[in-house]
Amino acid sequence: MSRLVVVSNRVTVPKKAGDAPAGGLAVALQAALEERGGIWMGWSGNSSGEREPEKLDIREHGNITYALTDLTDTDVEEYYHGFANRVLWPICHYRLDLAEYGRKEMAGYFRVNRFFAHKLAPLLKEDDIIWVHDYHLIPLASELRQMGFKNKIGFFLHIPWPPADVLFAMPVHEQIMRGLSQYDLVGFHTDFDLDNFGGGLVREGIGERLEGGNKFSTYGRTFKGGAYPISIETEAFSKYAVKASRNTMVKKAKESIEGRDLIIGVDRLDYSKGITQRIDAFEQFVRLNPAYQNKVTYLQVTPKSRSEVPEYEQMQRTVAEQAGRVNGALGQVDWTPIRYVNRSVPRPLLAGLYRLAKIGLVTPLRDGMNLVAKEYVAAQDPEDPGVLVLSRFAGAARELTGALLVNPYDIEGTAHAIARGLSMSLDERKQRWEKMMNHLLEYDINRWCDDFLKDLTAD
Ligand code: GDG
Repeated sequence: MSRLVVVSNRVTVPKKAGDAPAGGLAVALQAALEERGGIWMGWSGNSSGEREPEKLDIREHGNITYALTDLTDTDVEEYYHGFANRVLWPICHYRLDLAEYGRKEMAGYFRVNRFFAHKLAPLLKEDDIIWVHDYHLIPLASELRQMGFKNKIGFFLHIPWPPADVLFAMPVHEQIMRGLSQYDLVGFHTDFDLDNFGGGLVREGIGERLEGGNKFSTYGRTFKGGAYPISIETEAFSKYAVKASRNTMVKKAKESIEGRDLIIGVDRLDYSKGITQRIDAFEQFVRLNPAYQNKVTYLQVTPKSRSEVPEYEQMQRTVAEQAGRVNGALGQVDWTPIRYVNRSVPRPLLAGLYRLAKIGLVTPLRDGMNLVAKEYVAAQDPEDPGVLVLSRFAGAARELTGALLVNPYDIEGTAHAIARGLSMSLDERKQRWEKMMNHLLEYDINRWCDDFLKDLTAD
């Protein structure tokens, strides 16, 4: 079996014993790396000064070598905050209005990808399988190919891929598509994304879709494409949630809602997640269903994210103000309708809260997959499961068909779905939940990882 080399913007180095477990993706990649032996390379998260570091920080853990590099402050500004998070992220989430394209940032993006390739090159062996993750590193294969590497290289995109008309608004879309063409397999979460990618190549007149749709030909190369819906460690997370419900913090949270129905939303603070529309929908729900006054608590857990990017900083203020306004308008002396937690909560508390909540409210305006939706389902009590209210624009909506699907732009529609979820019979809840849970037990994160690597290594 060939060695596996994973490259991603950030690297998850295993924590010390006793620390909270890493997320499902890190666990799955670590398992695949451990099995085959391998390297995980990426940015350390640190930056300083002007000069790119000469040496990688190498850490050995069992069969896995973690190779971390620092970046310069300018790299982080241009490559990470600039191009990745202010151009590719909004474009891939259909937000042309928020894309701030600049040539300096674009040049920084390609420069850092070249830097990554040069750092990685000395570590590579001829038959290594290389798996590159996410939008930060699209040009990496191209850089490695230019250096003469002929290895199998796969790419997985964790965010959506937009339709041609949206993509083409990005001035360097052609270089980005050319970058993807240098991989042997390009993976997306859903067929929609895959179709958008193929459609873009055909519309631009630079490529073709072959053999029933899973092969592409462009820029003189033929390569595979596929849909690989990412998942979670379903069984482990489910057990974890049972254990978590005995946790003191979870018990305290339960006492504090005083028998009210809990509705939960969990999202990084990001405009793609539809948080403001969701708060509007909750407000509508209470206004349309006065019987629920003082009978529900909506908990929104929203860790800060990318605060250096102006759109995120602005959103931080908007959401805080909105939650305050709704609480002021609807609240009573003994009832705070919305509890807004603007920081990360420990994983055991999160798992216990999912299990406690009657409704999981997951309403992104656009999302590659959305793992919160899957975690919410896995955390439920089979004897009394809650209801998932899920945006049709999350990749997860293609699989979690037992959810109440909503259009997050339709505020009243989402408000009605909340009401429907809260009054749903136990039979219907069980039926919907079982369908989703069975699916997640079959398509868990290991299956995702195996499917991708099988297709990448097959001829
Ligand atoms: C990108 C794509 C795709 C959140 N708050 C807390 C916390 N979390 C954890 C959740 C979940 C993860 O963060 C978020 O994952 P999502 O999938 O929901 O969203 P993104 O961060 O946007 O991820 C997405 C994903 O990549 C994987 O491919 O699904 O579409 O956008 O695991 O539980 N964890 C803790 N405290 C929090 O407060 N401990």
